Amino acid sequence: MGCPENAGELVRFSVAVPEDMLAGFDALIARRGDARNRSEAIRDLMRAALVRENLRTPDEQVIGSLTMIYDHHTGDLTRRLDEVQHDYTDEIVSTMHVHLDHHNCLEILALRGRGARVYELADKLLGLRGVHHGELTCAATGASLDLSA
Ligand code: NI
Repeated sequence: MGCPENAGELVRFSVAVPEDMLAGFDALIARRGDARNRSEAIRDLMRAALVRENLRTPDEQVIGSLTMIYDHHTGDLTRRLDEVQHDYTDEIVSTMHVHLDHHNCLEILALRGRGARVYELADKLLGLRGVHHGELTCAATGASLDLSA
């Protein structure tokens, strides 16, 4: 264990998920119908997350949108969401908040700035307990767009 030649060795770990989430995930795997098992499907998700992470461009100017769905009744979540956002006023261009139903809110943030700051903001917001769904979609602007103004 731990030797370089064992780097690709498979490791077992257990994960706790809600029963209906697991049922839904199994149904998704079954629909894809390629006899893949649960482990392989989860490996695919982990691989995709790692690839996304590698695409991060901390030193480039990026533009992006962050979408979150959360239950505003969760603890002091709305206060914490607010507090984080007030530390990133240079990066948050605009926000839209939609009250979906009695519990859930949809919030969309338009972002621009240095990658490091934009990704850091997304990590902080999406890491808050009570944020059910969140996704950052980002594009590097490169030199083709001047966002310095
Ligand atoms: Ni709301």
